[in-house]
Amino acid sequence: MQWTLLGAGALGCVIAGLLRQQDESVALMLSERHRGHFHPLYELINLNGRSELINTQACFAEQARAVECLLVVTKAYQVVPALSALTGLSAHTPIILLHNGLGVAEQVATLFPDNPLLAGICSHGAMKEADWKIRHTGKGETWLGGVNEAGKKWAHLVEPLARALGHAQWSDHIEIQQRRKLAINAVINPLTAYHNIANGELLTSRFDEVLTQLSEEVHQVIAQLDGPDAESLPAFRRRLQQVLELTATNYSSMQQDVAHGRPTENDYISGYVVAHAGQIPIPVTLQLYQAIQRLEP
Ligand code: KPL
Repeated sequence: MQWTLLGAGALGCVIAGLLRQQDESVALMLSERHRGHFHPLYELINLNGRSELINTQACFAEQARAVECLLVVTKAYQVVPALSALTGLSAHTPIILLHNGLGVAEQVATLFPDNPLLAGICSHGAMKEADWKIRHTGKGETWLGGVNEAGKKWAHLVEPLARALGHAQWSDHIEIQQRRKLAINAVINPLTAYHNIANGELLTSRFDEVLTQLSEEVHQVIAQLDGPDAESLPAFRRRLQQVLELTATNYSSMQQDVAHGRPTENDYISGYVVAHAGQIPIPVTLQLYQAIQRLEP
């Protein structure tokens, strides 16, 4: 089976590279701006610092009919426009959504009601150093789960992914895993983007107060959605601390987006918390949400 990755950003290129290193067949579905000048090779700097040229097959929207398995690795706000162009996609092709944040799968399910739909989270670190030069900055976990009944029949996809990515597991409650990742992103991403700092800076004492407040707000909203499956506040704070330590030298995806003048996933991360807060007061989340909106192009 060939994997087709929709989205050739930093994370997409890392996933494609790791799959190719296991001899998996990989195609990159590219946007119009790459037509004519796409070079099928790109440079991947592995975790050990060694560079490798990765060879994938390039394809475009009109070749959608031939896609066997579609991994969507675009930014959250690009998912629906990018998928809408794939009018020829077969109803048998599984669609796997791996973007940050939440709120997109419902729209994809409406656009492609018959396709097996899966969602997942992937916490590998990736950074674009130049055009077609990507650095793998950190190993992470990958979790997949079915969004619709047809999607739940594709659990076997985690096997080749686990071989390539080092870890991949199936979850029967992927929405809980997604909300847990979103909770981490809703704390780290807007703070690092607003202050233009690496993740590890948040471990310094000047951020103690805002981290305490923000993590409490985000935890309350996510716990309300998770119900009896909610993690405790101390467990969430321990997880946050671990992610900050593990990714201390990394720049969050939102910091990178703001620094490069690109749109951000603010609406799908902090915006999701704002939209689901109900009666819970979230002054810090709201302030950061609005501050990032002002920084967007
Ligand atoms: O997922 C991330 C992101 O940058 O989007 C974190 C976990 C914050 C790592 O940088």
